[in-house]
Amino acid sequence: MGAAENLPWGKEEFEQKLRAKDKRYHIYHPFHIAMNGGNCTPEQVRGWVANRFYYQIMIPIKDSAIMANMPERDHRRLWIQRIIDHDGNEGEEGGIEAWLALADAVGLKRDEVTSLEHVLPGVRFAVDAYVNFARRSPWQEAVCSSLTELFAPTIHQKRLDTWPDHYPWIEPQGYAYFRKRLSEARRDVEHGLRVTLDHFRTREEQERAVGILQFKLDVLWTMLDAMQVTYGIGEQRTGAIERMADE
Ligand code: AHQ
Repeated sequence: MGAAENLPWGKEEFEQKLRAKDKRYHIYHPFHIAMNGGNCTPEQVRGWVANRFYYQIMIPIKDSAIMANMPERDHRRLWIQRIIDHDGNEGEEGGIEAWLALADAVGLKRDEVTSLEHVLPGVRFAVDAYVNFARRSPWQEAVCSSLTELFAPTIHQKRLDTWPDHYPWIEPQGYAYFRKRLSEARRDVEHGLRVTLDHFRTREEQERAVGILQFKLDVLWTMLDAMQVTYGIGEQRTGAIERMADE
């Protein structure tokens, strides 16, 4: 490696390298393109909501594991808000409850979502890989893996902009979760980016950070691969959601 190739990036360039990963974000996955383009059937939307519920309930577990590895109170004081955002607390129901409201709005029964009966093997394996990575890694690496949320406001806004016209059968109160994440994701990223830009110093460490972000992008991508294989896209329905409900 020449001298220039192993010099560390400055903070701006390091941040740009992380942001450049937006091209691999799951907004560009065929299933999301179809869903945001109005080309998914109700069964496919319901399959997505039921499977993403597993991701949603595992986020506070993941964040609790990171908290347990965080030695500094100042970081824990910020990170604990992510757990409350999902679990809620007195008077503020939180994201898991809001996701169940989305499930209700798309016509799923609460107990078929909370039972996890629709969660596909590929979705479960991808989510569990993320949680185990967060449990096992140095807390700064786990923080870095949450930076896919650099790109999250765009996808939440895209749903809010497109779904009501494409899917008039979805009850509007179901969209509260996406609205809630617009501000929460931005606040999360402010802390996560600061930790990441400060922690990864050498060029090798910075390249590792970019690789960690790619791992998490692969987690999100793989979840949609499993859903697309199972539910199809558009009218080429496999009927899997009904079949699984009959089992
Ligand atoms: O609703 C999402 C959420 O609460 C989180 C937490 C964060 C993390 O800690 O990894 N990532 C994340 C994401 C959420 N929604 C996804 C979506 O497409 O609706 C996006 C996802 C992310 O970009 O990581």
